[in-house]
Amino acid sequence: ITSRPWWKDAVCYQIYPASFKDSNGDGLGDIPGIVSKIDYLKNLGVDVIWVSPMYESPQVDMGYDISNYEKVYPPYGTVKDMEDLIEACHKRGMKLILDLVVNHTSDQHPWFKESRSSKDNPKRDWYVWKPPRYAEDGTRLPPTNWRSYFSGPTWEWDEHTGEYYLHLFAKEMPDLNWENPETRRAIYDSAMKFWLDKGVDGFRVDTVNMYSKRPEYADAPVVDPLFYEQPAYSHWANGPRIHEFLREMNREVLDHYGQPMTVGELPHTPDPKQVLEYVCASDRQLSMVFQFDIVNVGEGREHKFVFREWKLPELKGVVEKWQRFVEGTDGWTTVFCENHDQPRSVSRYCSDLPAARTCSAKLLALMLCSLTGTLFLYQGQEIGMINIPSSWNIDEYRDIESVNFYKAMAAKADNDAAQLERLHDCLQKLARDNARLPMQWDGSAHAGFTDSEKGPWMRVHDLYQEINVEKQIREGEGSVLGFWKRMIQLRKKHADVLAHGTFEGFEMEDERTFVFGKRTEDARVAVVLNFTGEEQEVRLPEYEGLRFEVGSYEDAKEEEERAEGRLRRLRPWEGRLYMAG
Ligand code: TEU
Repeated sequence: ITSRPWWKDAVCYQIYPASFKDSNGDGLGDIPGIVSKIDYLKNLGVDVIWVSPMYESPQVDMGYDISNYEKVYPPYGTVKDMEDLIEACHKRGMKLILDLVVNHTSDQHPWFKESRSSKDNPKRDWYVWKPPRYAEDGTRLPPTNWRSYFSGPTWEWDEHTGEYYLHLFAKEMPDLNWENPETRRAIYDSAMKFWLDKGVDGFRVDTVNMYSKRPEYADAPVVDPLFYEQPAYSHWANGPRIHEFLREMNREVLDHYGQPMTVGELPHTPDPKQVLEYVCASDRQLSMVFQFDIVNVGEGREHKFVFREWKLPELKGVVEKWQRFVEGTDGWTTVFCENHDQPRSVSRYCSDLPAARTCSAKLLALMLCSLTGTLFLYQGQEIGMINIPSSWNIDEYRDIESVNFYKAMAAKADNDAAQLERLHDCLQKLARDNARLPMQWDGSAHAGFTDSEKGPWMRVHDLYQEINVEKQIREGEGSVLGFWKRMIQLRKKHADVLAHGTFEGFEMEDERTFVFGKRTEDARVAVVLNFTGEEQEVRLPEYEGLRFEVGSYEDAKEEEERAEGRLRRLRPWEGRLYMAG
């Protein structure tokens, strides 16, 4: 008998501290607010809580710019509050993982302040410094033409020492130099051991494939001639030493703490062979990763925010690709479609129109709870929260990535009104802001998120009186929340087939419906999903002895009693699940 690591069957729930629950009326979520909602999460069936960065930070990128790994951002609370949170989780048999952000720090981190102080400072080499280049006419140029994630160059000129430093994200987020063993040791001690010693159960590892940069520092090909800076991911994603670094991280740190769970964020890595290098159990690098195919659906190829039309077979294809990934390998996978960097799944993959949004949220719950891998939910997904209304002005968007994108593209378009409207529409569909609205707890002022008089740090969704936790608890099983709870229970009861079984897709080219099976030696599951707002006919897979188990429409059971043979008519955004064995 092979024992399964605990994290394979876990249901994980991501909390974005700023927007989860404010306990002290300052308009910003906080750690005591999280503690106050643990029983709500326990009741939903959550096993692991992942908290996005709560560390000391100037908040240029909502805490992903860390100025001290061993302190907590004061508006969120204290290290003592974190210890209480860890204890509150453990008391209930739940686990807690933190966000490990060690590709870069804040420019306010003492390490960087020292590094930039002089060329011969002992920490100079802890970050990536390069001399300038010069054009023929003598103009100073950055070392490469790379474009950063938040628009503009990846290089910032430092007048004081006459060199550029590298920043893949904001200029206030300099990249650490992983080539230096002393830097790596400091990262392990400060960002990892400090919290593992306090009892955290693992990490979500931010941008895990970017630590090792290609040593050539060569220019990227010009694909966007209107800008100097060009997309250059291949120069820093999955670089030559990355696997060596991750093995070392296990050897030096993780191995000494039992079996902490690690889930790495893995953008720009479509090739399953390459992904397997990170997650094959025998090599002990990461427990699992968030591969990005599912969240790249609808994103532009040259710039992610330039919305690209897509059809259902693309989504089905990426689901199938990562379901089949685990077959015949010792690798593991994750099941997710939301996080703090993504729009809301109801709006993105289905429809958030009034008549469709509840069905859509349940359809997605049915799909996700039936897939193999560790399941991750993002706060608000369990009640079917939706994207920012189109009526909101562009100045309601707060995220540095949205703001910079809009500025750069608007300038490029000469502020042409039609273009500006198009940019607004792209952000309404794809901006990270969509995930960052305050959690909708009830129908009272500010959705019960805060009792601050000046209101929350980011505007509450207009529809909070319709979509909120309290209302859905009252409505019970028929609500999105009730359905998620029921599906999580079903997933746990039949974990062998639902969380571990072999995936089989049917009619994968069909643009309206998604039919798939899950199998083990002795069980069969069939899932049929209607991804349109009209009735659709589907055919159940030819599995012996299938019986109806659960449906996203409350009267599905009665409908099933009238059904004959393998054909079923599904109503708009309806999903059903059948089992045999
Ligand atoms: O994101 C890294 C990343 O590659 C993207 O998914 C990110 O959303 C960015 O928008 C790229 O366009 C991680 C965090 O999840 C994100 O919130 C941080 O901003 C980023 O790292 C920097 O720490």
